[in-house]
Amino acid sequence: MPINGFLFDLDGVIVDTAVFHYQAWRRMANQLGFDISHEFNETLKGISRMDSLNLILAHGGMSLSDDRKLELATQKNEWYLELVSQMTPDDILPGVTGFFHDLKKADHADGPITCALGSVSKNARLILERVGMINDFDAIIDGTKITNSKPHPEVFLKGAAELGLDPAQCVVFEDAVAGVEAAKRGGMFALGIGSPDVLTQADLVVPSLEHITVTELLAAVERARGIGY
Ligand code: B16
Ligand code: MG
Repeated sequence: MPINGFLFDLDGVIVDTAVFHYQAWRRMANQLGFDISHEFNETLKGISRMDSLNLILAHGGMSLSDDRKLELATQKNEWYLELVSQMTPDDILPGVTGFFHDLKKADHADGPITCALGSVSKNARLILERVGMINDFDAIIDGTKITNSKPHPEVFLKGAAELGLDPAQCVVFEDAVAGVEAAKRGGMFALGIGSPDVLTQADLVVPSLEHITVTELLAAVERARGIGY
């Protein structure tokens, strides 16, 4: 089946706000009397706000009521949004603008390639507006449209469906272990952005979108399929 859809994760692929999430969650944890490390923060990538809070509280050995958890998640999000509000198009990750330019202008042998965002963040639209990329996607699936966090494939299955495509016609761009797993469970080709030592389930891994063109990616999918992936 030809590739006609690209499904992009947001955080860690288009922009990187992991450090903002870390600062805000750490501020909350410190107020509760414990700390979280940078390494621990890595395990929260691609995980929804409430699931992240539950993991952090378990890490700190705390159990709180649902009302208190909602209060904490709301406060964390306010701190996070203060940092997001300072974002500009300069925060788009290296290689992204060139890759999108390439994508829109290229005349692909197997027909046009449309693209969707597949993020579990409820702030995805706001972030895309801040960096000036809200109009670059044909569909936007974010945390307000899904009930299951990655590694559940829902976010990418909905992205493919909104593009009117079969999952096998799509490539997912992901920086997180949970996101790569979601792509594979959804039946898509997974392009990992990061390190092959971490993204072990990905079909192909590049350090950033600076390191691959649309043509190279489509050729890599064909090669991978040719050898039975
Ligand atoms: P929010 P992605 C994810 O975005 C982040 O990787 C993850 O760290 C965060 O907890 C999650 O969004 C929820 O974000 O609090 O803004 O709803 O990688 O799926 O684009
Ligand atoms: Mg991500």
